[in-house]
Amino acid sequence: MPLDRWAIIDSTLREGEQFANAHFTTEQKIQIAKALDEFGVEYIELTSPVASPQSYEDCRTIAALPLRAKVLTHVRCHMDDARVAVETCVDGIDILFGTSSILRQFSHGKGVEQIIADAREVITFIQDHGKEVRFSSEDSFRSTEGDLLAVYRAVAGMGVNRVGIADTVGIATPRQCYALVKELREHIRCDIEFHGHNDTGCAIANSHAILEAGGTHVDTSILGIGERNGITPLGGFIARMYADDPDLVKRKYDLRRLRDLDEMIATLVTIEIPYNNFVTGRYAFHHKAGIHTKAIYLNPNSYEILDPADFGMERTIHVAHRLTGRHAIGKRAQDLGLEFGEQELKSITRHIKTLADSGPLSMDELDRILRDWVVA
Ligand code: HCA
Ligand code: CU
Repeated sequence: MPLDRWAIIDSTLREGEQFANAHFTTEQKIQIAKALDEFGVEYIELTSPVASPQSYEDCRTIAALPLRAKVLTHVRCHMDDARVAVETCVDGIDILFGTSSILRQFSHGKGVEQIIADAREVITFIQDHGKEVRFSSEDSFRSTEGDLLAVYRAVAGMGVNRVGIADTVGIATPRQCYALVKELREHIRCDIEFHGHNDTGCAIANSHAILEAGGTHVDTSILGIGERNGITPLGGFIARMYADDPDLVKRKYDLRRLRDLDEMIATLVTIEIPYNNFVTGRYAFHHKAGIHTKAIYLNPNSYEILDPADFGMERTIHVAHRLTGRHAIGKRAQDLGLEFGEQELKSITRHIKTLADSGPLSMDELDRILRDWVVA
């Protein structure tokens, strides 16, 4: 089935604020919102306006910006919160309720009937104010399926725009995500959103599985920042979707801005972009082994499913090491304007491998060896 009807709800300005080092000023929030909008995300989710006085002001400020993206805020399923949220003039409100037995026992103590009754009041209120509304159940994967279905069916019947599945603790597997959405699709027709934490590294795969099963919206944050080790990272999710359908993803988003987004957030929350980060990590397009580099020179597609140029990134090919091959050395020689015969190239490569066995070589050293070989 082609995956062509899906949208991103970026939560850097909500979930991302829950990241250890995040403390965004109003100006920084505006900068982030504009950058996400230019990249092309369909929705931007903001911290609850009841969180603090400044959060309230910032919600109003960002809701008033001339953005293409719709602006959402995120509140508890509670009338007090909903009243404040509609005042901020956002386009839509994401409401959240805990349906898991753990949350019902240790957090709010309410039964399913009560959850549905509370939801009805809040949803109707938000709809009466002409806003989009999403109902999500916190810790969905530790809720009993019967309870979850009963709540989702009820809120879908109330005409919510989306129901949200939240893997709050990062426990779900792709197979579970797929099965849950397939089951939901038997009962409800509204859009289905997924919010997945990354505690076991499944957030991107889970997001993808949700879409494969008929889900429509995925929550992301730049570099994945959020509670604990965060949620589905925007760049990694983009990479996943690009691998399925590059043209679609290129049409939807301005991929060359991804690097700036990642760098902006890394600076604002004082972290380094991880070396192995999707797309923008220092070594995301680095090739080393001789067999790989030979094929990459002939056709980059042989070891690259993402074209670095589409993301404004550059491939790097590492030739000065013991895993190198004569094609890589030959290519380097060619770049330096040097010509070697087949046999000569084999001898040079053998020499370089032996040298590299006693420690890493720099590119300068490699170039010097190649030049000296001509003279010798
Ligand atoms: C939390 C809330 C949330 C909400 C997700 C959602 C989660 O911080 O506990 O509204 O879909 O992970 O459950 O971020
Ligand atoms: Cu979360």
